[in-house]
Amino acid sequence: MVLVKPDGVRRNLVGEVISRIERKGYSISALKMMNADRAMLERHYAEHASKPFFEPLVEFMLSGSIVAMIAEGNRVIEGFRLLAGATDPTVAAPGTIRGDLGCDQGTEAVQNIVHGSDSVESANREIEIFFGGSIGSGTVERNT
Ligand code: D4T
Repeated sequence: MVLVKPDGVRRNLVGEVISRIERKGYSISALKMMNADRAMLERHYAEHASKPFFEPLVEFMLSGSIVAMIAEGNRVIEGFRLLAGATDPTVAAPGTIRGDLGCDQGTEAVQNIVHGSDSVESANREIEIFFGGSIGSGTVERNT
């Protein structure tokens, strides 16, 4: 499960992120623009609940629309995390999404354009949070 975070959406990088995923050879099998709510984000970032950056991180993720997508392909979790680059965009390698397109904004929460699940278990948990039962339901939501 991949998220384009609010900084990526604000900067019109949704297409760039999708393009890099597809050019690598992975397929997008679900895609949704949405505004996350606090409950979803607290579940998503539960492992970081005790960290000092947790609240700023949740606030950042609430600051605008996000795009959630499911990317598929052999070893896609490993592959996407390499495409994304290191968490800190300052040191993320050039050639990666965060290394090419991100830099330190001086904010409490790191703004690093994308999130990618780090395991199959995390991906399944996150798909449930961000898509629930809505995959393939045919509903259309417009975010303004
Ligand atoms: P995600 O989960 O967004 O793909 O990021 P990573 O896997 O690369 O990094 P992570 O789980 O360690 O962190 C989750 C999320 O928290 C933000 N963050 C992280 C932050 O604001 N300050 C910090 O010091 C750290 C470590 C960025 C990503």
